[in-house]
Amino acid sequence: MVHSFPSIFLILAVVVLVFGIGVVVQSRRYRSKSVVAPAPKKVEAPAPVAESVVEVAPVVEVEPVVEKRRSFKNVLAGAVSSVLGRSEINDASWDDLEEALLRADVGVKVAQALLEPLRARVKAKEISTPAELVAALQSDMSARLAGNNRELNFDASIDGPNIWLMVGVNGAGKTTSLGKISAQQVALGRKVMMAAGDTFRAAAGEQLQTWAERSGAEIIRGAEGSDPSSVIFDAVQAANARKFDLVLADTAGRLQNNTNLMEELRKVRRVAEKGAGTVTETLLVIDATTGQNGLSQARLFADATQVTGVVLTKMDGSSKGGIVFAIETELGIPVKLVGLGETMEDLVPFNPTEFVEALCSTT
Ligand SMILES: Nc1nc2c(ncn2[C@@H]2O[C@H](COP(=O)(O)OP(=O)(O)O)[C@@H](O)[C@H]2O)c(=O)[nH]1
Ligand SMILES: [Mg+2]
Repeated sequence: MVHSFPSIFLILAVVVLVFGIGVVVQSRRYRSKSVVAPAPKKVEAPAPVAESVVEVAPVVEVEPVVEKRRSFKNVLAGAVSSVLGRSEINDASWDDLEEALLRADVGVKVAQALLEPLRARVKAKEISTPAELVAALQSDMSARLAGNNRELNFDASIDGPNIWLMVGVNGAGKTTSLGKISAQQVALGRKVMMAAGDTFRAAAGEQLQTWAERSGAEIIRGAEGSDPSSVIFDAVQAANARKFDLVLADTAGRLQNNTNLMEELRKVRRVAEKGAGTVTETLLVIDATTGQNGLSQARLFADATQVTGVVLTKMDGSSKGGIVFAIETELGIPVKLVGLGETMEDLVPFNPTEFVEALCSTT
């Protein structure tokens, strides 16, 4: 009896411990559920959310993935090699360059705008060797992309959180890019609130929730089919109440009831700015593999939503990349970020010099 005392204590201690863990797990589950706001018909006061999940944001190391950057395709390599392989600049040189530029998705207008001045310079004997021609083309391509501000706009002086909206067609990579951006911003020490504004299907909210957990951000969700604007408004209110720095708002690329997407996005923006908080960045996400189609999409969104920057995704895939020139030249919108894969690290700032070198590289 005397000897069994310590073992009873031991058993008791184990029971208490197991019970304690159970309570913690349950409460965490409960708390993570508590962010899933019910279909927000009315605008909710920020107070109830203010007590919900505060999880310590893990510091995410976002190292630039140097070798991934090299995966920009050297789509002009063939043309460059054959131009350099000739002893002089002749008709075949021009054909090679033009064809390669078009194949790279640079677009007819930009291809002409690049080649015409070069023809004139060759005629004027300013350029006389194939090597000079290639060098001049490369430097003109870089010059076209130079001078654009590619920083993500974050204004620390505003009242309330900065709001960054992600827009673009379905499947472009909005949600994925938002998750990657979140990781980078959390790593910079910013407190990030995600707004699951794609309420078109429940899976979209779930996908974003995973990115929130992965990147150390919090998230406000609405029920499937609920009003995207209200969800985003709620997220801004919650972020403001809790002094968060940044709201990253996801949106749907399509809508129920054939509602006009562009109208909806305008509304999202208006409603997002109704309380404290300012939209400082509207990122249009474009799938680079859609080539020139991406450009017509970009035009539509740019007209409707005051796009401030482009995220060009899937540059790791079969993309040819030339769409960058069309977007920047024809729409005047800077490409700010480039997606090079599906993981959290696969989003890098767009570097025009590196990009042009890669396009033309023959190695
Ligand atoms: N290879 C590659 N896949 C990407 C990239 N960005 C997104 N994706 C994939 O594209 C698909 C659609 O992305 P998602 O973010 O759901 O698109 P959304 O509909 O615009 O939100 C997903 O399978 C992503 O993993 C990228 O940069 N590279
Ligand atoms: Mg999505």
